[in-house]
Amino acid sequence: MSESQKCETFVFLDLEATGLPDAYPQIAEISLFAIHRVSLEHPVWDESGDLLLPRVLDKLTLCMNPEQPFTPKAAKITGLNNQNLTDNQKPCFDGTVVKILREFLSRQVSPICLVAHNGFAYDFPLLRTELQRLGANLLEDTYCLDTLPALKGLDKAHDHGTRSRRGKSYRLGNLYRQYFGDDPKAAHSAEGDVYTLVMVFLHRAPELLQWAGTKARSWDEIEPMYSPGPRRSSGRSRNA
Ligand code: DCM
Ligand code: MG
Repeated sequence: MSESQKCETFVFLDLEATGLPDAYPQIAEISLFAIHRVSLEHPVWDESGDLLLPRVLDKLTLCMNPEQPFTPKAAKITGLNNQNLTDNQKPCFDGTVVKILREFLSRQVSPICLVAHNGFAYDFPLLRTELQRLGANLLEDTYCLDTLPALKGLDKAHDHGTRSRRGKSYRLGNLYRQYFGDDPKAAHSAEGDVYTLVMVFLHRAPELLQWAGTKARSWDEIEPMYSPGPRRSSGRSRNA
């Protein structure tokens, strides 16, 4: 995208799901924090010097019961499983979720840029798959930014190839530890991970906003993670 079309709202996003891409995952939880660029351009610190989450933001977090089982690893790290989602009577990723997502996004000033860590490899393609399963899409004029390659690219540019970045981990939790000297809270809950993502972004906001101005991709370029099969009416076996 060009600077002249710069994004007005950044919607930070994280998904929890039934597994990694090779397990044809389905979404079990989604969280979005919509933040206007003015709050990212003007971060606020408290009197002890701690960076604060922007005061003005819109949040949406939804849990849903996938129609396939979680891998043991996904169930362990997320704390979600078909039993607790069934006990809490959560429907799957359905037309209501799509409607809520679209309404939430349409409330934000466009253009919108979705932001996710490792988003190009995981969150964006998986969301695309779930939407495609329902014949749905997001709003026009939506862009995407993946903070994982963005931060790698920014560090590489700073180093000018002189300093070794070997061994540096770009996992979200490790970036948070590196920037804030503390463990991230509520890792592998969608809302916890979005909080961590927003704080990591804010720590590098001027550079990341500039990066987004030239490197954000159109949502239309995002390919689905896999081709979805039709929605099952019952049962939870693999759907792909
Ligand atoms: N995931 C997984 N195994 C891992 C890491 C992640 O199955 N070792 C899956 C389940 C998570 C999803 O990826 O819900 C998103 O990861 P994260 O919690 O890091 O956002
Ligand atoms: Mg997560």
